[in-house]
Amino acid sequence: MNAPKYLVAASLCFSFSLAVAFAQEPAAKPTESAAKPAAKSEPLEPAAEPGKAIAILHPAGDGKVAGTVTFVEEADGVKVHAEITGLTPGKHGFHIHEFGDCSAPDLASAGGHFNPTNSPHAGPDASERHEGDMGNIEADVSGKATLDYLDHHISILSAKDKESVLGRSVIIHAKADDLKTQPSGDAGGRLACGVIGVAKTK
Ligand SMILES: [Cu+2]
Ligand SMILES: [Zn+2]
Repeated sequence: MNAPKYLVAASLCFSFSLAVAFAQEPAAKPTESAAKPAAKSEPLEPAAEPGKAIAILHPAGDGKVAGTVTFVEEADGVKVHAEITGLTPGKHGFHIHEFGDCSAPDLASAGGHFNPTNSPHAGPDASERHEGDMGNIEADVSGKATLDYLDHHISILSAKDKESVLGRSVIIHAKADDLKTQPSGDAGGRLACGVIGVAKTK
């Protein structure tokens, strides 16, 4: 009769000491969680910097403006190459807009000019400008436009960088960008849109 009572007392005592041990465990946590942020950011790190990006432009609604824009990282800037067809002859505003969303029929879903530095609208050569201000692209009589220039504001580095254009969009406008009217150069409606993505490098 006494033996079972003793066992109960002993096991109660044992579980109490276990409970004490568990209660003390949280004290060990802070050092563990302090090491966490570094480990957590590792999977987000890109394997390599992109180096090259591409946007395939599709017409708004039943329009026919389309083309391709490539961005290549060079030592002294980003080389922009554009080939667009289906335009009316003359100059057309050519920008990077904030969102990579070409879903709205009027392309309003792409938002305003990409402007991570909160600067005024200007031309591509201005020292202060929207990062998306690539100026104009000029179509010939056949409606074809090509453009090659070196841009000193655009970044195509990791999308973690808030100034990266990856995941944004390229928009071609109906009218010329006057390079000064705020906030978008009075370039009129939006004719074509393409999302900027990472391209394969050789
Ligand atoms: Cu625009
Ligand atoms: Zn602008």
